[in-house]
Amino acid sequence: MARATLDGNWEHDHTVPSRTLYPHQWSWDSAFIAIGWAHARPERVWSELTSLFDAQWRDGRVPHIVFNPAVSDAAYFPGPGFWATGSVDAAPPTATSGLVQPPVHALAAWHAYRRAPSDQARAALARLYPRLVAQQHYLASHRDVGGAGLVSIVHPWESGLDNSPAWDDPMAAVPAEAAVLRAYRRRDIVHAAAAHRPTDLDYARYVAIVTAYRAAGYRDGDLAHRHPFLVECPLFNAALGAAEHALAGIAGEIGADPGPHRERAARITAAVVDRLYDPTTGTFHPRDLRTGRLTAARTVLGLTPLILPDLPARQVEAVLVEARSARFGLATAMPRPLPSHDRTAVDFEPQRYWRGPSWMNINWLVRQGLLGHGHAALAAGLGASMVQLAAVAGCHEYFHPDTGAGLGSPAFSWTAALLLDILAED
Ligand code: 2M8
Repeated sequence: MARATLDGNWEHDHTVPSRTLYPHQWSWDSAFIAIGWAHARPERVWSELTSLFDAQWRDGRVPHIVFNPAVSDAAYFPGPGFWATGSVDAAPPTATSGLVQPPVHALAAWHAYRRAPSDQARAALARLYPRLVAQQHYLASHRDVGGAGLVSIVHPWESGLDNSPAWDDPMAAVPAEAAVLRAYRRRDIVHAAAAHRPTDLDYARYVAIVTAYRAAGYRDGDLAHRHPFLVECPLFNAALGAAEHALAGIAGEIGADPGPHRERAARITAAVVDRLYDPTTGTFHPRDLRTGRLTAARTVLGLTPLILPDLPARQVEAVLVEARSARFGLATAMPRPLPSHDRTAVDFEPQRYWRGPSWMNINWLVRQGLLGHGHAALAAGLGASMVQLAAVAGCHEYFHPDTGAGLGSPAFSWTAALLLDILAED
């Protein structure tokens, strides 16, 4: 089922997340998907990642969507006409968005390479390496708005957990009215139930934030003074640090110097702990640069710094307590994978996109973190619950965290890809 899902979503040189809801190439989806291809068709690992990085901007940013010119502008909102990157100097000739997504690509490339090593794969990895380095450089230089060595995301879409309660406070400060949407037509609610997706007011704010960034030519200078949404996200920054660890591994494999990557990784981990860990809650939270405060919601984002191999023992232990609590239910035998939000919170919504449902990619990342920190039994419990979920419901985009029912798009690529990875380990 997983292989058939990936094959069905393959499109010449990349894989669409879903034929219906997401008919283009998405950045972090391609990273997770590449991991699946390592088990099904290893040559596609490198096509998947290379096609994405072919759309890398001159400033190093890897766009969160690469539009397929053969698909009509109306198939997805906001489509290429809305982003209008054609007149932006740093943008490539291909139509893309102007935002980024969590930099999980080095991690994925290194993981996929070790799953299916070959001479051709090493050559492809060597060609990708400078592009992965440029991606890190863009984030570390253009996006360190807070000046503390962490990246600020400029839109909830950059987090990948678009509609998470983690963004409710910073989003509430973005001026917008649902009426803005009269000028546009949402396509997501044609393919998925409106009750499982963001609201019109959320979308109006999403549009308002992109409009502000687009008006500035997607330039990052002076963001602190003009941009309506600036947040340091624990997952995004943990991915940034994990990428440096992966780049150190890649550098060693291809004859480059791992030293600078190890140094940067250590600095990022220290900044993640210093800026985003709250000793009173014992978990990580996003920091809203507009208020200077950590946001209060305890979402699954708080667990994701576990992917940092050098996360100090104190934070590893605290995050494990949080993960094993009734909020998330991690256990060596667990009926369902981790939800995306605290199950005990009043705003927990088991069916709405990123506000409660379980997602395979976040569970895969946390499982990798558990393995990396030596918690094999918990990783096995989590992995078994993930396999069981997909075996019963199929390769859905997300899942009801209690019943396990499939939600969002069926035949979703990263669910299939990461399922293959876990099954291969078993
Ligand atoms: C979702 O995001 C897109 C916008 O990027 C959307 O809602 O239209 C998110 O789940 C995101 O993490 C994911 O990369 C994308 C494609 O699967 O869909």
